[in-house]
Amino acid sequence: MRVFYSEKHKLRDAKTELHGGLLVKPFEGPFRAEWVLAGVQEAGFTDVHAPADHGLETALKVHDAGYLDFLRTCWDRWEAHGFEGEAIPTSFPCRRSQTARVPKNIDGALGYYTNSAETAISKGTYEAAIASMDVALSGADWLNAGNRFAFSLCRPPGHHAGRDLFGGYCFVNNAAVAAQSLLDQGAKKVAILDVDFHHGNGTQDITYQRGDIFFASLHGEPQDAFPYFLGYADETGEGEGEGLNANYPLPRGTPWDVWAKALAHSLERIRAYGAEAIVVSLGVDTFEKDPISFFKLKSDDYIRMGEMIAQSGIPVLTLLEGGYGVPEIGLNVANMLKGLEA
Ligand code: Q9C
Ligand code: ZN
Repeated sequence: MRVFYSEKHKLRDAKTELHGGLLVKPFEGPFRAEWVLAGVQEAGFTDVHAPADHGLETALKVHDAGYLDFLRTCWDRWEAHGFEGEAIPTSFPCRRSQTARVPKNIDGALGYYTNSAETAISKGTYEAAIASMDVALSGADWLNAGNRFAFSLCRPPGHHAGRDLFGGYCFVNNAAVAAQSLLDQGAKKVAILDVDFHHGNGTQDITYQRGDIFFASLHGEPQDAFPYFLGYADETGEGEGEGLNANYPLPRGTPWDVWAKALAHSLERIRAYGAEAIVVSLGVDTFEKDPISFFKLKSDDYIRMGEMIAQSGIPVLTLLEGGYGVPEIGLNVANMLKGLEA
């Protein structure tokens, strides 16, 4: 399996995350990519390649142009405004105060373009997010060239980024951009299978009305887990996407055997849909020791996860999403990749 990785992830190194009323060191930091790279290399996945530049053409098919421009210019505008800390949104278009207008003030624009306030935009965030997208797109190119598997070691992650929204440590939706690339290069139907602990609200936002992408997500039930406002089982898609959105909300303490039943069901739906490729949003924050999540998967379970996904017989592009706190995130990702190739 070819691995794609960019050193540019290090440009995303925020100092602050708003957590429990405090500004703490972010859970999502450069050390994560280092642990995952070490883990996959120790497991024998040593065919590591830097990504190619892809420009914004594919990104503009799933993201709003004004949003990408906001991401590109946010830090400079924030600094020019005279703010001293990192760019944390504080004011939002919520119920009965929605507007189609983007404020010209950067503090207002930040609130307009976000879905949650924990994620600070810092110097270099945009450059890292674009490099992460290029890592995903290079993985898609590898599948488009006729290969069965690729692993894109994306950082920052992407699945909470919507069409014109950042948040949940995400800026550009790497999975959606990669799926778009697979479609642009010949596939008629693709699936995104999101196995991160958190619901892929950004991916659902982008795919909800589309007939060419089936989206399935297994996650902590939104009553009890971030992102709270999407991820219920009755969200099934709209318009051309009607019936093509499958959410599997699962309760606190969910162990492998329960989780695996949901995975089997989602894979059955993906096969029935006729997907020609699967983009897996792989978060290993389902791990029992994850500091911000509540499932109980163990390291060996990731091998079985990979095996089950590979049994579909469909080519698989695996992208890194979440997984925090403990060095085992490297082993867990490597185990999933080993399972795919078993
Ligand atoms: N401050 C991903 O896994 N809530 N994002 C954090 C701790 C936001 C997770 C609670 C979690 C975002 C890609
Ligand atoms: Zn997550």
